[in-house]
Amino acid sequence: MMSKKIRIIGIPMDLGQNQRGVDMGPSAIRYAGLAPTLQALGHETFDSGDITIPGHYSLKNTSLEERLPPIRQACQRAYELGKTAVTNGEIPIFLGGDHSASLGTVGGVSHDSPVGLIWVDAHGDFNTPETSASGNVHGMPLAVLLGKGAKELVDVGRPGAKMTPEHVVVIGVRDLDEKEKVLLKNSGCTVFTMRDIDEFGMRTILQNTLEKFKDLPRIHLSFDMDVIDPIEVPGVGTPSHGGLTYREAQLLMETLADTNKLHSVDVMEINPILDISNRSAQMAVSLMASLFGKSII
Ligand code: 4U7
Ligand code: MN
Ligand code: MN
Ligand code: MN
Repeated sequence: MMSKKIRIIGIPMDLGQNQRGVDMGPSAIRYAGLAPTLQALGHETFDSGDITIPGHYSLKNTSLEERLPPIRQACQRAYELGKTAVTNGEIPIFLGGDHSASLGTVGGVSHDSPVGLIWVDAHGDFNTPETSASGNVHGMPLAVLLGKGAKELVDVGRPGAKMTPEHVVVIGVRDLDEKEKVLLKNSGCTVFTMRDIDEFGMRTILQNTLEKFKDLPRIHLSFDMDVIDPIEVPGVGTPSHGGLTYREAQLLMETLADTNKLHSVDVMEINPILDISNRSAQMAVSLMASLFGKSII
């Protein structure tokens, strides 16, 4: 297996939602052994540390309008770090933090050439400020990447939409808000729900995804840990029952590793405060091992 240069970038964002603790996700994943695990597979790792983000303790009881500027700034920084990493031939692993950061990461890694985006999530993350009941930005980043929503977020990195719907596949969704459902359905993105996974199996879903991306040499995986069932991954802020099994998530990673197209990855939404003995971060590390080429035999 080819040795890769892997750039680890922590984004301790917690402003996209209302629970404390998700800002500790990057620490928890590092503590669970991300870098040594990747090194043991023969890769080189470089750690940029964490982006500086004002935490909830300093922005208590603030509105969406008040949170947009610091979120925008952090996403801009994530964009730049992603752009630099891929320019230097590195594969960035972005550690969340809440999922709002991905509106920056995906733009940065696709700054010079399109990527196929695989959004693996219990949720659609397709709300806009108009449709969102919670007002939480972590429920909006996929819509933002397609050019819908708050202009200051849509224009992070470079003006306008960063993705076209033909290049987006959503996998594992089971929890959509009513208006979000309409937006996502009409978006043109390919959506494989939990029902699709139940009916056709993860293997078929992945074959269809890769067939769709056959002309795209680069894939970005945006992996929201809440896609896995909370029985197995309890340390997430917005748990949703009826999720992927650990094995289904592993098959996704192993299948992507085989393509050799992985360009960049987000590991998002781990909340160690809600976890049991750092189990969710450990799962994230073992999933990354498979994504970066670990095979069972
Ligand atoms: B995540 C939600 F209302 N849809 O918009 C919202 F159910 O990044 C949840 O996928 C969003 O974890 C979940 O607040 C965002 C809610
Ligand atoms: Mn998400
Ligand atoms: Mn989610
Ligand atoms: Mn969440």
